[in-house]
Amino acid sequence: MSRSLITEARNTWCPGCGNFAIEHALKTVIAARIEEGFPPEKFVLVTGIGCHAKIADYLDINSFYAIHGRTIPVATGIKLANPDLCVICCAGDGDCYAEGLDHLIFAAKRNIDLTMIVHNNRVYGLTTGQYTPTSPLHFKGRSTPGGTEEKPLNPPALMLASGATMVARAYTRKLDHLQAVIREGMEHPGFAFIDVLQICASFFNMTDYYNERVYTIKEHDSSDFWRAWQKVREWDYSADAPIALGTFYKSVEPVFNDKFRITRQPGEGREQAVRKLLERRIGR
Ligand SMILES: Cc1ncc(C[n+]2csc(CCOP(=O)(O)OP(=O)(O)O)c2C)c(N)n1
Ligand code: SF4
Repeated sequence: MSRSLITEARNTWCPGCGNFAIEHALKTVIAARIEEGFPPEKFVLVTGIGCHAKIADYLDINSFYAIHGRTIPVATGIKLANPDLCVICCAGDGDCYAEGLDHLIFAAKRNIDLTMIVHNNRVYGLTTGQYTPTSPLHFKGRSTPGGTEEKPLNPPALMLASGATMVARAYTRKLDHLQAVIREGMEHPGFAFIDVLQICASFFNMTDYYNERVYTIKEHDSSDFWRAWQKVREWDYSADAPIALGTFYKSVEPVFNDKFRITRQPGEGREQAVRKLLERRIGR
């Protein structure tokens, strides 16, 4: 490999943070795809705001730091304008299941061709330990010292219900599997949603809990929506249960960005082609 894909920026993640594994997995998949001939300049990484987002500083590919919760609108714009790019979103669970939740649902509904990697440490890391939409019931954190009184969201179930065409879950300590799922997400034509369970070493260290419960699904028919629905509901992100890892659901359906693809006639300028597309959209 001719480039290291890691920048010289000083890494400020806490020792033991799950973000390291996601960075390593993403870097490995990108390196493999570059080796196979995918142009490095065609990767774009969009991150939100939070500890996870610093991955944009550390990975040496084109990247864009969006504002909190807004990875998807930025990534959507990039993909619509440049459909040949491989656009990856890295978001935090606070970032995209709280502030950015509506964008997540719309990306799934539209089936825009993005790879969505959620660094789900189930806590606000950067702002030092408040609860998020996936913190378990009775979670005690900085903003809820007496414990939460809300049940968590089940993001893969929400994504299935919203129309995502690939829904998967991985875990940072199952690195080979995490890499395989990220690669599958990049190759999937459509919205690939990957909920990655990671620990926050400083504010919510779930290592033992996950290690005891995770298992990888086998002989699962990922084209069967109802089977996927049952699988994602085995664990509700709160009560004790085995935690399935794998691709729960996958289907190939029309992709949102393809509907806006501009095909230029010989000699036609970009502006003219965009005008034609817009006129077609408004029915002229
Ligand atoms: C619009 C806006 N709202 C709130 C914040 C404050 N803020 C910064 S990071 C963050 C939470 C980050 O948590 P998460 O998305 O779970 O990412 P992590 O740090 O755990 O990777 C919040 C609330 C902000 N920067 N901008
Ligand atoms: S606060 Fe948590 S999420 Fe943030 S770098 Fe430290 S361990 Fe990682």
